[in-house]
Amino acid sequence: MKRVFSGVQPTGNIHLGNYLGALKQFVELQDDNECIYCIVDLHSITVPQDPKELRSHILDVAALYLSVGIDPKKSIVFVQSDVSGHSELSWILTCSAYTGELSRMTQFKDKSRGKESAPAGLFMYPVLMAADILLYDTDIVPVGNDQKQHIELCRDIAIRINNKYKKTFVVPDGRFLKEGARIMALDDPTKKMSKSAENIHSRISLLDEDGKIKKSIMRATTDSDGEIRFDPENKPGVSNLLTIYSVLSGKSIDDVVASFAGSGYGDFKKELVEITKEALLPIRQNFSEIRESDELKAILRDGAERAGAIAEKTMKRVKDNFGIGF
Ligand code: ATP
Ligand code: LTN
Repeated sequence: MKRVFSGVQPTGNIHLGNYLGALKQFVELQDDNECIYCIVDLHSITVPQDPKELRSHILDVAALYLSVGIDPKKSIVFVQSDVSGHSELSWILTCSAYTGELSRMTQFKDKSRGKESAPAGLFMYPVLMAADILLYDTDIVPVGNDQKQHIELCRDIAIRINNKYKKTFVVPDGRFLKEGARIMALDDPTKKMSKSAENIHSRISLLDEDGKIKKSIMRATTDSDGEIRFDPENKPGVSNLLTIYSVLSGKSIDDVVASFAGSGYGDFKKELVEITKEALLPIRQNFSEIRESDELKAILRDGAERAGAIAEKTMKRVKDNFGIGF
């Protein structure tokens, strides 16, 4: 059995990009692997958060994990800050990470662009992410394409430490889907769909009502040539909608294109609205019940205990190999 680890930030409502790029994989992997799914609250405070809202978002993400089909009997689900090993290992890795490589991270460059000064936490974000992964001897990390550079850095740090000290870490592999790994914003298909974009019609959140789903899809940016064809370079808007259609319906992109031959964008979008509504309805229905239940917190407590036991063993090995602690 392989060990799988991944995380989602509690920074707002999870959207179709998070679902198709990451969460869908989480569910698929849990039957044949030992999976650990984390709500990475320590990562979310690299940008300002309202404490009350943050606490509520943590429970929202936990409830969404379960609503999409993550089964706490099969997988460990927990909150990052409930296991102290994440912060502890993060410092140890910091001492083997270079400021040069961290300065090259595109997420850091994007999030700090135009600011005179950025929080040091934003700079260290990828090291904390590496700690999350290495703390659990992870083999596979299912994530969206935007995390490729962070996974590469995690591997580099693990290899560097293994070469310098005794073999300490398992070197993990990223797992990226062929389709769905990068869902673009509906209003601007040159940018990735994001929780933090200002325009709510740039994304579809998993909890959006039918009316909002319809509005966001019907006003999605396309182009003026009118042909339904998969060509991400020249037709990014239509290609993005085709990808969403394909992954949600389970049909190949070629089949979707063939079934809409001769149709206009309006008809295609209307069908996409229906498919999206159908896919999200059960998630929304599960969510309200789970979010209100007492069981949710019990699941997170149990998850933190199970994750904590694994983390403790790793930390002991790391400290031994580094010659720290007593
Ligand atoms: P923000 O959108 O606010 O920058 P985020 O959604 O990128 O945040 P996370 O919540 O940590 O950040 O992402 C959770 C998972 O969703 C990650 O595996 C990430 O790669 C994936 N993901 C995020 N956006 C997309 C997208 N547009 N398409 C596919 N996968 C995505
Ligand atoms: N940086 C990730 C979230 C994240 C993560 C992780 C993903 C934090 N720690 C460990 C996989 C493994 C993002 O998607 N923004």
